[in-house]
Amino acid sequence: MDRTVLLINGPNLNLLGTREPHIYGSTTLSDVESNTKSQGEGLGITVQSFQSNHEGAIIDRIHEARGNVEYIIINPGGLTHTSVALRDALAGVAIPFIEVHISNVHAREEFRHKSFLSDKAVAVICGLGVFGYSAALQFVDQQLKASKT
Ligand code: CA2
Repeated sequence: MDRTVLLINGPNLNLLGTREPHIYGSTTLSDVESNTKSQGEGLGITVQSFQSNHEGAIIDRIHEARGNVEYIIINPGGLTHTSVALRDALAGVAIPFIEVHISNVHAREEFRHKSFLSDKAVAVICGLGVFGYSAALQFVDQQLKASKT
């Protein structure tokens, strides 16, 4: 568990880098996952990654993380704006988490302005492109160090 972070990407993020590059850029999900893992290695953090298009599978993975993961970095995709169940899962395991969005959801359609997770998150990053994942991990590193001093 020590210095283990779970990176979760929700529905449709498996398409990253293949469609809508004007919104989401051209980096693939596999690049994001391997870059985050390498960044983690440099910081002495083990990064586990998980992507699913299925709400229940994401909830199951969050439950499995209990007692095994110190922090979650999650881009919940469209579930951000719809899922009470995902909110309940994150609150239920009580693992601190950062919510990441590649695009600036506040500059997009009104329905993307509402998140069911943000008030439970330690922080929310949006609009930094895929750099948001890296910024999140850097912040987590700082938090984990601070919690152990
Ligand atoms: O900006 C983000 O990261 C989002 O979480 C992405 C979600 C969207 O529903 C949120 O409002 C904001 C959509 C993920 C879909 O990802 C795609 C990536 C490439 C091509 C098509 C979809």
